[in-house]
Amino acid sequence: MKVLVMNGPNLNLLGTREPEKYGNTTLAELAQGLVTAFPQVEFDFFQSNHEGALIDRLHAARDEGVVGIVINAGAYTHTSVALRDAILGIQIPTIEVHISNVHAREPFRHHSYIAAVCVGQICGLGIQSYHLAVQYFINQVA
Ligand code: CA2
Repeated sequence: MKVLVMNGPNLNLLGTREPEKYGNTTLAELAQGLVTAFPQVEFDFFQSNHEGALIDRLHAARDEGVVGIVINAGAYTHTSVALRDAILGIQIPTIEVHISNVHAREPFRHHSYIAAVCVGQICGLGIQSYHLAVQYFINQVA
């Protein structure tokens, strides 16, 4: 089964700054942790700081047999109607994840434009948020 893991703006900095908010794990280590934890999954990882590039990657997933998408859209979560439209348009089950608990942070992080078009939202569990999202897709396929 193919799962696409997408990360949005600034998440390439993971593990290098603000460890109190986002932990010490780098994005590469996060990806390796998923590959190790779920050997039965064929992963594709994508990170971009550009909204349009994220949308293009979502569109491309339609022709790739992807069964599920795990997306941390970063700050675009709170701003992007275009990302929401793309997730709705591709008709691939998508889970929104966040490392931090966005609901315990500034009010502008409490609203997600993508939550309503996702299967669900997992936040505040550090990088475990990603693992739990992948486990959900495995359970769905089994
Ligand atoms: O908690 C999350 O996963 C967020 O998606 C992270 C975003 C933030 O805008 C969302 O509200 C919640 C920010 C990502 C910034 O990542 C950095 C990582 C390390 C150092 C600096 C930024």
